Amino acid sequence: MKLILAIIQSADETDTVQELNSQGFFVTKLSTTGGFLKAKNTTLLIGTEDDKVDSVIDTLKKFAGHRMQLSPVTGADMRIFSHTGSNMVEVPAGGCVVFVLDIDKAEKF
Ligand code: 2BA
Repeated sequence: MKLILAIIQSADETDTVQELNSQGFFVTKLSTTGGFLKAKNTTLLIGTEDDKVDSVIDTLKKFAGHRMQLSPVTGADMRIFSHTGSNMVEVPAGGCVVFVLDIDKAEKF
């Protein structure tokens, strides 16, 4: 058995946990804070069988990993982007740090 610790952006928490739950994984969410930037993030605890670790990591990559996503342009930025004819711009989003730990024993009472 393994315990996966995944530190993700809080904005990605809802979709990521929903997807993991729908795949049958049990998840505990902790509200955490990065020690360096002091920004809020979310740490997920996921206990699972060894052969399911890759599946969890794939889901974390897809729902919480680094990616570009469209975001509406607002305020002063509108003037800069108005020539493109779109009020949407691609911005970097997400980011996930994962640790996989060996678990000697897991029980529920
Ligand atoms: P990341 O390396 O992507 O880390 C994002 C968050 O994941 C971290 O937030 C921290 O909460 C957690 N984390 C990452 N590596 C960890 C580890 N080895 N052990 C425990 N938790 C870990 P922050 O600490 O606020 O860091 C935000 C970003 O600032 C980091 O992004 C990294 O790019 C940079 N950073 C962090 N510590 C740094 C340091 N000592 N020197 C230079 N850059 C640092």
